[in-house]
Amino acid sequence: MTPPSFTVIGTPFSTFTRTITLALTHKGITFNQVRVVPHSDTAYEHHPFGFLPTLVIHELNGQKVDLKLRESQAIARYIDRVGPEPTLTIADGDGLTVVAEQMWEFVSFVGAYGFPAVEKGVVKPRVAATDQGTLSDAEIRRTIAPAVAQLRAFLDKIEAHMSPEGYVFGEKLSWADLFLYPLLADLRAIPEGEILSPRLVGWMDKMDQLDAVEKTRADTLSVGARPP
Ligand SMILES: N[C@@H](CCC(=O)N[C@@H](CS)C(=O)NCC(=O)O)C(=O)O
Repeated sequence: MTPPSFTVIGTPFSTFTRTITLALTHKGITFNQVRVVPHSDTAYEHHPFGFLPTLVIHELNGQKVDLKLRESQAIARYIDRVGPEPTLTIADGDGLTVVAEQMWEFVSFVGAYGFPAVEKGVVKPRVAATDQGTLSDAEIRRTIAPAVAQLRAFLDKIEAHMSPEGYVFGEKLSWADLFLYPLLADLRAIPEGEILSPRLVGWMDKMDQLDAVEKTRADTLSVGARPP
């Protein structure tokens, strides 16, 4: 059997890595995964700043290359080129958009503002405090209250850019959904998941039905796992 043409460098616990494995799985593109944490030796061997994920492209035009492609939005564009169907892009006018590039705008909102608000501000401190076991739930809530307020603001703003029903841009699943889902799946797994609005909860229920979501769930924080 021919080995997969791609290797994803990154633990399933990494939300950006899950976005990439979600897309590859959804498009039926086979890959190997090297489950390492950020700033590990392997992460630095593949990414100049030790971040996750990296996509290693083993072959290009019949030539063995082992090309390292970093940064999830660059990887997403490459995946769209090698596996255009099923599409993860949208058309002008889908959902609340006027031009299709607003999907990348949404993706950038999620990466630049959502990741810090969800993971750095709330999920990681909550999980670290819970695992440490020294603070009560009320004390943890007090400690992270300012970050939760910021997270609420992020969620309100992101929801205002979503179609009122269906996926982020209505009927079509897109990269916007695949970037947002891993973050909110982690959030839903901690007590602060209670701030998710009915629209976001309903959207997550819809996402949960995707085969790719089911197949990439193991070893994520959303099911209580810890890295790698
Ligand atoms: N701009 C990067 C961000 C990726 C990123 O933040 N990955 C996280 C793991 S989910 C990471 O490696 N974090 C290391 C750190 O924050 O130092 C991308 O889009 O790929």
